[in-house]
Amino acid sequence: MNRILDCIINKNTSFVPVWFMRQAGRYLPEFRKIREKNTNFIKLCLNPNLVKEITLQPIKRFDLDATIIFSDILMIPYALNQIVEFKKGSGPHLGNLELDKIINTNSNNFINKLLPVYEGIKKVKNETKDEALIGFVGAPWTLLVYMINKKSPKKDFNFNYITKDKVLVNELLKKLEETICLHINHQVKAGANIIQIFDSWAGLIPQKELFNYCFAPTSKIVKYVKSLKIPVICFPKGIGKNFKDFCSIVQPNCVSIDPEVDPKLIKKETNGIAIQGGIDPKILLEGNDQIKKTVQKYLQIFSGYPYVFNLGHGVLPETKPETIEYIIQIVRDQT
Ligand code: 1CP
Repeated sequence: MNRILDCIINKNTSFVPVWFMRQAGRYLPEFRKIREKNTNFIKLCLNPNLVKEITLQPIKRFDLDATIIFSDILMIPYALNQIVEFKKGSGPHLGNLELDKIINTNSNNFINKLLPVYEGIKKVKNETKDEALIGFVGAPWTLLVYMINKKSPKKDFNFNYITKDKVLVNELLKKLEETICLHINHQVKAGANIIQIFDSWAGLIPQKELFNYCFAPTSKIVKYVKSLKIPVICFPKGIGKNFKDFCSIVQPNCVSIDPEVDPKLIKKETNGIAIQGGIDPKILLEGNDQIKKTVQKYLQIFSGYPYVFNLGHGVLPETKPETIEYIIQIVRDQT
């Protein structure tokens, strides 16, 4: 059994496994080299040989406990026939949302568009054997936000605007729940042995709507993953003091925390559910002393608790690859 499964399923605390969100990506010069030649990001995610190569880049460099498949949460809107483009510097841009077209995308059409993703996972699986291989999806809410807002909600977001057309929202959530499960199923068949659900924009939901837009739709996905006998990690980013309710209602095998979460407090609130992450990725841009102090703080707080070392969000493009190596060494030395 690999170390992550041993930690989050068996609650073995004798070892702290380590991996990083966005461990493949723009901070690695070898990724940037491939990216420069492949300007269409969706096409890159649909090239099984390059998916394999990029996925394995951090594995070749560092002593990591998990491989995460190189792909994107927006492959689902793409497979539902909404245009998805990535423009340099301004993130994703989605085309007009045509509900009929989306609802009428049948499972075969949907899966056919994503076959190269599964082909890429199979190629990675051949190289990684029984090690942790993480497949992932966006949570229904986060995908809904991108599909209706048509761009990142980072700068420009209005909850009432996004949710004003209740028929659209309900139809879309239903279709997303169904296709997210399909996408998970095919990732697992191809070799993924852990699933992470990214709800990157859960923090935009008002408290009184959290159940409807985050807890309830995510619970359905978590139940589905568990029915496949595959462990599931949830990352409901930005929900602050609501992590406790999230854990008791959604019941993932592991919850990934963001930098706003007080690590000492959360440990008392998760009722034994494994915890992952927490450290602000910006810390990695500071000097080694500051980095070491922070890493040791998290390790100390979670000592004796099932904890997977990771950051509170993805590795920033400005991060030096040596910093990742430095952190892994600290984690290895302490445990
Ligand atoms: O070169 C480039 O510009 C591409 C940058 C890039 C990369 C490397 C994007 C565009 N996606 C990815 C890969 C990716 N996306 C992975 C790879 C596996 C890994 O190593 O971790 C994963 C897990 C994702 C998931 C993802 N995509 C999320 C959830 C995690 C998070 O960061 O919150 C989100 C929100 C996206 C959308 C997306 N795709 C890309 C960007 C720049 C964004 C975010 C845009 C925004 O700020 O709204």
